[in-house]
Amino acid sequence: MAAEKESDWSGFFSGCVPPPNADSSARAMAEFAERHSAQGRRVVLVTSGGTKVPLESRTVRFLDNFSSGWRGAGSAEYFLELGYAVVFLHRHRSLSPFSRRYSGLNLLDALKAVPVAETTRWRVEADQAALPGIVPVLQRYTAVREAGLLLPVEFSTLSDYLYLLRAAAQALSPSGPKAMFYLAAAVSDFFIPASEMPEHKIQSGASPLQLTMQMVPKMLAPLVKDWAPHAFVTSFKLETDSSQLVARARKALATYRHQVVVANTLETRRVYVVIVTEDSQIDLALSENEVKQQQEIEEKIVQHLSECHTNFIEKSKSPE
Ligand code: PAZ
Repeated sequence: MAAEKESDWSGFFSGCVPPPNADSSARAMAEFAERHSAQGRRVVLVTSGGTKVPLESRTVRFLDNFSSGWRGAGSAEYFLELGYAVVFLHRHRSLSPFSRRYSGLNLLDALKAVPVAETTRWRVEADQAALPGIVPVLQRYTAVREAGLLLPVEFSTLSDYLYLLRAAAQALSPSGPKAMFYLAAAVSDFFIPASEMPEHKIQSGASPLQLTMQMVPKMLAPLVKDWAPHAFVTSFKLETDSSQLVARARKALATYRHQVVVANTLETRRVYVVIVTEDSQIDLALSENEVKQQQEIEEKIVQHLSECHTNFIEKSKSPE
């Protein structure tokens, strides 16, 4: 069974083209994790956003999903607040830490060009009222950037994501139990292998389009078993039927034997999640008051998981 799983994912990688940033990102992630581990810092990989699944090799059309990257981007900020160094593996054009709050704005509406007196130069002024909370956000962002605590790495397609996830796991693995994986990206379960994909744009004809897609091998299996076997791994499970939520989270834990599943439903994901471990189940929710005060469920999730991570690190020090 284990050998079968391994051939699933190694077969997947041999059938696809590495993303253009594969080598440079692998080097950057390894250097980042090594530097921060050497300084005694915990390192977390946050994955974020949806994946694009091409239907043609010269891709005109693709399948996508709803994920905005809000959870991943917000969580990255809270991990930084708690002293983690963060590798932020995110979908191209999904939300980013700090700037996520302003993603719906037209930046040009918040800026004004003002002539500098007695010169031919101009300076740019920002209208703070159009950018709520911008000063503290900018201060935190600048401090994080100057300390080199955040490494953004971009993916676009499903296969790019899987390549970079494997490279990230290999980069963080030497950090042992101090490494955390926080897998919040919404990754497609289905794909068309390169060998079965039409090269050119699918033509419209008289008959409806029929697609046959293969199952994507579950990368959680090699991640937990081979790529980063001593790390603390949290996966996410999204369902639309809340009656199945916890049972499916438990099934994932039993199958992959990692540490935590954060279970959420599509409609309530901004205010309610269930944190499921082998021997516990904890509800985290925002009260109406907390929602009014614009508190975020990601803060509670990250706080809770960092405590679980502390216990995990302590336990890994003591002999069985
Ligand atoms: O990106 P977002 O904030 O819109 O949504 C977050 C989420 C629902 C994608 C995430 O919480 C999650 O559940 N990810 C795993 C999805 C899955 O079951 O594959």
